Amino acid sequence: MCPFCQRLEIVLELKGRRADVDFHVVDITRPRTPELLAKTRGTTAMPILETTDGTVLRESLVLMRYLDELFPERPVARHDVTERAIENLMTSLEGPFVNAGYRLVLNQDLTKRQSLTEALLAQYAALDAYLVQFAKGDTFLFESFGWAEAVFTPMFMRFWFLDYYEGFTLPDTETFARVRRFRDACLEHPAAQQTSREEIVKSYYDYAKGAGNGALVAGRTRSSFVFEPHWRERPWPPADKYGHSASDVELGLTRVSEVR
Ligand SMILES: N[C@@H](CCC(=O)N[C@@H](CS)C(=O)NCC(=O)O)C(=O)O
Repeated sequence: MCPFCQRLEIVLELKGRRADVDFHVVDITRPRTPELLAKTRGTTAMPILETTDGTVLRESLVLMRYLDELFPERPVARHDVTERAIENLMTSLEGPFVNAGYRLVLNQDLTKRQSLTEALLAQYAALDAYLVQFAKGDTFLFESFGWAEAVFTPMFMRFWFLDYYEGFTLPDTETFARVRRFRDACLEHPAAQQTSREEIVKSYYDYAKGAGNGALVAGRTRSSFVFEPHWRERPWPPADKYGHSASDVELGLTRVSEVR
């Protein structure tokens, strides 16, 4: 579910190495176990990666590079130094892009909705301009799905929560034509199908209500990120984030029989 972890899954998938790394899922709605905190020395953000010699590493972009170099056959990063600089420069746009999208989903103030939407559109426009200037391929940055695509695809997927809860769409204009082509091809790529729109929309309901990272929304007893009940068994949440606050029962997080 975590977009930063999905980056690593995509890199491994592209390399045909997904089975060579053990993934341990962490429930972010519960306190981390003492064993995990001992490994991370108290930090809680995921992903972390423990190497075979016990070194504990973190930060998704660092871990992507580590895995790409650990399994050097079928490299994901470009070999040519200029091309690698071009993909690194595009990667440097991910921070502001991610922040703009998360600020919008977390926003609870209707008067700020428009300016936050415009700020996100400015980020999409920057990506568009970047692709127009540097892309060698007609769809992806280079001829095929690679490093930059593995960085951005999990975020394009998370932003399904903006379509659903904010009615956000990319305007059908020339300003966004190139980034739209890039995004749509990224979303469809077979190496990036670890999650779905339904899982994201249901799991991130609490972000739409202003509570990030497994925190509880006021009046609720369970986070939308809980593992049980499974997201497939839960109804689609109400899309009206500004007008309505759904209860645990309405979200299918607590069965009525458990409330009694
Ligand atoms: N810059 C970090 C961001 C990692 C991050 O924010 N992870 C989130 C999950 S999407 C997390 O673990 N949040 C829970 C926490 O920080 O305790 C990276 O790229 O790896």
